[in-house]
Amino acid sequence: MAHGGRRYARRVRILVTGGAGFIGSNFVHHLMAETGHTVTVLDKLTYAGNLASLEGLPADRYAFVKGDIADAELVDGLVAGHDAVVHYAAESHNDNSLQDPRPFLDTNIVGTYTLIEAARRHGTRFHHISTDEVYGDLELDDPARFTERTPYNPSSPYSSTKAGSDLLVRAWVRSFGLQATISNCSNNYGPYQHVEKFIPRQITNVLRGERPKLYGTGENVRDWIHANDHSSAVLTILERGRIGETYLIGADGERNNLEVVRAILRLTGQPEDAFDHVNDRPGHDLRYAIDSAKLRTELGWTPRYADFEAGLAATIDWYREHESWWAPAKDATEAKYKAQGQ
Ligand code: NAD
Ligand code: TDX
Repeated sequence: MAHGGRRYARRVRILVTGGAGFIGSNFVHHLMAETGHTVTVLDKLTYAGNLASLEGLPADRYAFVKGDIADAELVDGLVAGHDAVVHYAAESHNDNSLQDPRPFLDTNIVGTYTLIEAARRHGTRFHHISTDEVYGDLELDDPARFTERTPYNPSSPYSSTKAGSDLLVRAWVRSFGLQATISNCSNNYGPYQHVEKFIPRQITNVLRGERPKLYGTGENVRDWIHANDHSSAVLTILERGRIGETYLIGADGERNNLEVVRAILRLTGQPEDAFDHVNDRPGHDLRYAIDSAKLRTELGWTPRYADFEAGLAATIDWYREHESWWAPAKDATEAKYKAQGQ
């Protein structure tokens, strides 16, 4: 594989961990559409993994392996047979991490450690997917945004295990020469997102005749990016990112939760006040905001789904048309929230 300039001009073999999840499956579809690479997905198929998100992929370019990223023997064999690893697999939901942190340590910390050990043994290019939540939160009235130089200050078991995994990757670059890059992205939305997450939960509530549920006052701000834009950014970094560097990914999509709920209600023809306030999340981060200037100026990436309301409308249509994808998880998810007063 050539370093410098545009990498991966030839067809390479990419191992995508967590490829049956929301963003990982989006990236697999993106690779199929935009490159000639072959892809192996390694996924444990936890409650968050869904093979239906990977239907229709060409058998000559795609294979699926069910397994745990913390399984050192399995991981070693798979990493040895691939040119690059793009690591999405994680326990990803803050609310779950507040109920039961253990799987977050096992997957996000030990799983990442297992993968980078294999990647260093085999000299394999590694891209680590992370989140803006490692930086903690910003005040609502603070004009600042996160940059690659913002100090780490995570709030939840989820974000602290993601921060730990980022630091492991950085240390492996420095100490062992791991050929790695890291990206920290803001909140994603789009098709195939689990109904436990904010936007799909509210859309599917409305589609079922239930009211959206807003934590606390709804002032908390998230910086929304379409999952397709996240995928194009990751491919850009994989191809042209500098080894050892971190890139922040964001699309200038700051909205508070109240605005998002009102937009969903408006777009579904409901009164804008037809939602319920429920118990707030303990330790709830106030605001995330990403400055993605480094990625844009150094690597020339730009987001294509800049109109959040249009993206949200298309996402609502997708959930309306794909009830069979989300309905099996809906009742159990809502029962869990109800038990927490959420
Ligand atoms: P998700 O929960 O939808 O998917 C996670 C996937 O990982 C699932 O398919 C699951 O089966 C798999 N998985 C979990 N534990 C595993 C294990 N031990 N071994 C193998 N596979 C395992 O998550 P997502 O929202 O698609 O997030 C993917 C990645 O992107 C995560 O690393 C997350 O931290 C990061 N991220 C997410 C967002 C967001 O808004 N969702 C934003 C920034 C970064
Ligand atoms: O029912 C809800 N009502 C509500 O008001 C839910 C599920 C959430 N919320 C609020 C909490 C947050 O302020 O909406 C906001 C978004 O919540 P989540 O979808 O749980 O996302 P968040 O906690 O911001 O984390 C997400 O973005 C960063 C992903 O889940 C992480 O994996 C990613 O790292």
